[in-house]
Amino acid sequence: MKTYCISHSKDVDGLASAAMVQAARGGGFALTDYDGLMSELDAIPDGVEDFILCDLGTDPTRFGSFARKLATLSRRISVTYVDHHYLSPQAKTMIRKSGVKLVHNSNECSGSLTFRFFRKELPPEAKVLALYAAITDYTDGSPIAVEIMERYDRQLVLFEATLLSLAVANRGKDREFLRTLVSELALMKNPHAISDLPRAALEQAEILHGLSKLVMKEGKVMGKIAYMETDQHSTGSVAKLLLGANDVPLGAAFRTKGRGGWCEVSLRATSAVKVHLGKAIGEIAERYGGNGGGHTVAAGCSIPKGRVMDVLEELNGRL
Ligand SMILES: [Mn+2]
Repeated sequence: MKTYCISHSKDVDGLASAAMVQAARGGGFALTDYDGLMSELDAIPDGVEDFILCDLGTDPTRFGSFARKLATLSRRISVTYVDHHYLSPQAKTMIRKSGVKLVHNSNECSGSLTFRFFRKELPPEAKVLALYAAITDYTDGSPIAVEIMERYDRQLVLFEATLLSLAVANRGKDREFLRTLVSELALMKNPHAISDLPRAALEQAEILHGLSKLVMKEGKVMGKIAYMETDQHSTGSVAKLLLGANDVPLGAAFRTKGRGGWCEVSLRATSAVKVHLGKAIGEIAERYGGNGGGHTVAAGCSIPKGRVMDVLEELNGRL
């Protein structure tokens, strides 16, 4: 059966999920982000019989067309959707009714769910890939991750996961690097032994130390939000650094995207924030002509550049 996987290109969770599908079933794969998801779904090669989508969700504005695309596909091929982005009970029912195999749990990362789903088809050492995903997606306190971590050397796993995460932040725009990374992980290569990876991670560490000084100078505070514009690909890292540099519960970093006039905003919160960040930003971004979503304390949105401050002001009002 010819397998094809589409997974998230932007973080270790998505890449580790793709690597596990690759290790379990082989076939082809594509890496994309939220913006590219719809067009990638239209570009699934002919002849594929087994399609697996990992770690990519949509916001409510695009959910209808997303669900329809999956439903159309599942009429002719097997479709499995593994994800942990928030889905309402109605959304889950709608997906399941269309014949899609839905593997979903908001408390796990996609890597852990992918590992559990393909467990019997994977070599035993693949479980460490699930752990890298959980650590870098902040879900290593979940039942699946805790159980796996008990059988590993914690420092070694944290080291390898961190190397991966920093290297992905450093070379995230380099699709060839990401594809090679997935193929090497699928062969169960350890991250430190993948060529170019440690160098990219060290370079990123240097960049982050520089950025942590920069956010102190350039970060501004509005109410409970520290915010800053950046040219860094990894806006999530900058949002996190803003939390470290300011005594507020939410960091927001934004970057102008390739296509002019749009901004990508990353949000990171401390546990003091009690609203579900992903849900809140999804609703707000939609009203300002954009879209967004994510998890409880890590989320993001795409919005027209001129509306960034409006969106942050409204979000601040909800904190
Ligand atoms: Mn994820």
